[in-house]
Amino acid sequence: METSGKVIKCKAAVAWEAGKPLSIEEVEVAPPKAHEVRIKVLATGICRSDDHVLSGCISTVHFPVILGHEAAGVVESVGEGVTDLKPGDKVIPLFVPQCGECTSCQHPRNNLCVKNDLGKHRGLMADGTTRFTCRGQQIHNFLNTSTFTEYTVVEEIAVAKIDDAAPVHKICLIGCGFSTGYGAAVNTAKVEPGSTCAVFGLGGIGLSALIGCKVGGATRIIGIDINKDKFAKAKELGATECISPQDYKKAIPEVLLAMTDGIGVDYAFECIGHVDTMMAALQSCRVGCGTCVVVGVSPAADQISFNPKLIVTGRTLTGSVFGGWKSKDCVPRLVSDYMAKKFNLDGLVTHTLPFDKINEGFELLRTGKSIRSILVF
Ligand code: PAD
Ligand code: ZN
Ligand code: ZN
Repeated sequence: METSGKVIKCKAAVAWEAGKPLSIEEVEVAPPKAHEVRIKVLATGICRSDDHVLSGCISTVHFPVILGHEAAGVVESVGEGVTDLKPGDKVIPLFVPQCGECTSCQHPRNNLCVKNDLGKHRGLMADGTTRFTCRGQQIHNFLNTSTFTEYTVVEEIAVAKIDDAAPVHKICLIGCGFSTGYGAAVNTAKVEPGSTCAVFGLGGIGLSALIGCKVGGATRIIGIDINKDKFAKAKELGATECISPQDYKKAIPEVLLAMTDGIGVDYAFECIGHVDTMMAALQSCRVGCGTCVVVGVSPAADQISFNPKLIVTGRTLTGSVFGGWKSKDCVPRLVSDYMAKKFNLDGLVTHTLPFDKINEGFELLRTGKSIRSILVF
């Protein structure tokens, strides 16, 4: 059936309010307006950032909302003026867009296009409305993407065309988790051969950072997690040692110092989202040149305070969103690199579930049983 130009009725998981399970509903998805693209979502991952909205940790998101931001699909139709995409193209929606024109896009080292919706969480398209309706009510977008739905509409600046042969059930992770962690290591930290790295948190983001550390040539990669069930996968992906804070009386920075002959680590990655582990990661870094990269998202009101001696003595505290990648340029290249086997992210997918089991997918994440669950339609 020709759907172009028409409203599509389809299945979506609507978050009506925080703290409640998602509700599978029939939604109406309006056709794309000028410079917009309607995408048939084929596979979408569940990221901890989606759960942060449901748990209230990211409290600025407007409800009701369709969450999800890590997906792959095909273009169903395009709005007026869209020239670089056509129906049938395989694509990844981009939760950090790349307009190509703003001061951030023009800056060689800045990937945070001003058109991102990360801090403000307007949850609306550029014209101030959304394309989703359910039970007569407008439903908000999430991070320019909203992928927990069979069809979504995104701005053309928030979609990357990728290799037609790429397996959507795996490379959907390039839409967030993989690129975020991997880029934190290869772009933000620029891990060098021979270095020692520590990865705090061995979920989808941490394990992707670990893959990046390995690709960067790190000789020692120490994984840290309170859930020891994560250790086997971490070792499979390249961790040389794994430790749990619960096995030590000493604090983790002291443990890491002892493990490195008092030197500390060259690079530490915080992939959890707690201010205390961010501090521990910074304190674990080598004096004079160690770098701590914060990737985890902490509750909105949390603050860090620390003795400036930690950084005056040459440590660097930094962070990145989406691994520092300029999204529209780099996502197609990351997919090509995956196809060329420059890295393997398949091990991050622990569960593949039918879309209707989305709440089960969230439970697997919350109980620490999954790395990434992929929902398929
Ligand atoms: P996840 O829940 O799969 O992984 C977190 C891991 O941390 C789990 O294995 C936990 O067991 C472990 N953990 C929890 N508390 C501790 C602790 N005190 N000490 C050691 N380990 C602990 O989440 P994820 O990998 O999907 O996401 C991780 C964070 O990254 C999360 O805060 C998410 O919001 C953030 C994120 N940031 C970006 C970005 O662009 N910066 C993108 C996507 C996700
Ligand atoms: Zn994410
Ligand atoms: Zn821009």
